[in-house]
Amino acid sequence: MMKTLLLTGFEPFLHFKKNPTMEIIKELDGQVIGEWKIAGRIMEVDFHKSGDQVIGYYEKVKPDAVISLGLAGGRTHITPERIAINCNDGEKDNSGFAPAGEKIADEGPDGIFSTLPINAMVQHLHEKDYPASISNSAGTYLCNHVMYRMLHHLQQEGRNIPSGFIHIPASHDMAVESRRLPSWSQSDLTAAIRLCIEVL
Ligand code: PCA
Repeated sequence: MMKTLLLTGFEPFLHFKKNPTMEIIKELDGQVIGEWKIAGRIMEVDFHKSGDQVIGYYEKVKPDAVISLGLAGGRTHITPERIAINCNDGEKDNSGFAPAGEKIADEGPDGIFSTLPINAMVQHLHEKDYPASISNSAGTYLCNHVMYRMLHHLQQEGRNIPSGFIHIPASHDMAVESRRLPSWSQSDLTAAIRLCIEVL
């Protein structure tokens, strides 16, 4: 039976002029990968909106799994995240708001582990010669925020479906403007996320 995967990406943020997760969402939305039908959605980079956005998409799409994608400019590998922490911190978001270490959920747990098959994803990527490793920190910015909010919501609902976050490197066109940004081709980034979905 066909299952539905909610796959989210983000708009550009900080000094980045684009976000390669948007291209992945555009390309994979509506596609079928293995037994998964992809529902692709884009989120804002906004501490007051993004968490409600991902949960809103979840309520509408009623998916059987959730994978959120984010750009980690500077990383060289595809990095499934191990854990989200109960903390908002970092630079100004796209609305101009900068948090200062507040909790995401006052009564929430300090950390919530990804329920995606992160080891199998990394192994599958290695088999196809894509650099990949598990990341032990999704940071404290919007990516961690969205990962935490979605996992916490599922915990509260008592719904046991795979959910988590994957950070990706910048794309080549972004690196043209910067000498310090490791980059992948957009087609390799998209192919790597396909492989992650295959092992779901
Ligand atoms: N990356 C940021 C937020 C949006 C995105 O694509 C992050 O790593 O938190």
